[in-house]
Amino acid sequence: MRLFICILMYTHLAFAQWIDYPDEGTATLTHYDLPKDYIAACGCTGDSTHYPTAALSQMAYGSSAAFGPACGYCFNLTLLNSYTSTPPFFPTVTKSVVVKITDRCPLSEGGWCSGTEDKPNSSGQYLNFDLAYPSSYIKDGWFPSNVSYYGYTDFGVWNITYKVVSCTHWAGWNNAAALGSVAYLDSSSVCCPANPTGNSNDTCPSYSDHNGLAPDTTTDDAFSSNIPTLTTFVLAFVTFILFN
Ligand SMILES: *[C@@H]1O[C@H](CO)[C@@H](O)[C@H](O)[C@H]1NC(C)=O
Ligand SMILES: *[C@@H]1O[C@H](CO)[C@@H](O)[C@H](O)[C@H]1NC(C)=O
Ligand SMILES: *[C@@H]1O[C@H](CO)[C@@H](O)[C@H](O)[C@H]1NC(C)=O
Ligand SMILES: *[C@@H]1O[C@H](CO)[C@@H](O)[C@H](O)[C@H]1NC(C)=O
Ligand SMILES: CC(=O)N[C@H]1CO[C@H](CO)[C@@H](O)[C@@H]1O
Repeated sequence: MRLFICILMYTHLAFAQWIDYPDEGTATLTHYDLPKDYIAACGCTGDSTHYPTAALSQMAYGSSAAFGPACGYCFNLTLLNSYTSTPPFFPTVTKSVVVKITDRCPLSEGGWCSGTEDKPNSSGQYLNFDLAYPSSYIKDGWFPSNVSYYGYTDFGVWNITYKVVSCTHWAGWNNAAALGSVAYLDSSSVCCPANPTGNSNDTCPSYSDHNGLAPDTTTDDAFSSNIPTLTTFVLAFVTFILFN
């Protein structure tokens, strides 16, 4: 029993480093394919995909599996400039979109969603939003581009500003079917508040913290991702020897 408690304790110390981000700031924006009506990590209804949704980088999302505290939050995202192109492209039009967070962008060794509390991504940003695009609501061609100059239209990564906004500004707000979590799944594995405010009565807890799960680093190379696990067990074992 004592060994079990020690393992939990060290796992907690090693991993519960979620990013406590400010309500507005800069971030990067990427995009990904999310099939229409797909039920993503938060367990929001399939109809949520008919409106703008995004995945948030794992350490800001606040969980390594299922739902996290970011689920359901709405953010106004505004494009600043393309990130990876040379030179950067500064659009002449201001493009913004209010997204609802319905998914987790997994933590990995590299990648845009690799920002942790102590280490930003190489772009210098701690947060990355991964926009479901194209989608029913955001058609192909939404991102500004300059094909005659760059020779391609998809810049892939953008510097953006983000701001937490009330979900009453989200395009799906007036469609009850797009709000909340799916009813037919076990309610302990889904959480998608219509308009979270940060109060515990309307905001998701961290599924990982609740279930003692470490961040899923399975996309890391096997060696480095095993180090924390091994350290956890060695420390727990030493504690077990010392205190028995
Ligand atoms: C989102 O940001 C843009 C650009 O600053 C602004 O024009 C728009 O009103 C904002 N939308 C909301 C809902 O805050
Ligand atoms: C992205 O935005 C940040 C913050 O505004 C800025 O410091 C950085 O230079 C920008 N990077 C690029 C490649 O535009
Ligand atoms: C595309 O780039 C060229 C060269 O910099 C510029 O002359 C033109 O105005 C740009 N067009 C758009 C739509 O930004
Ligand atoms: C949640 O708690 C806050 C603060 O105690 C309260 O103002 C709010 O009405 C509550 N919301 C719900 C949906 O119960
Ligand atoms: C520090 C870090 O994780 N940087 C990563 C940021 O994202 C780029 C693009 O995927 C990676 O190449 C970097 O390794």
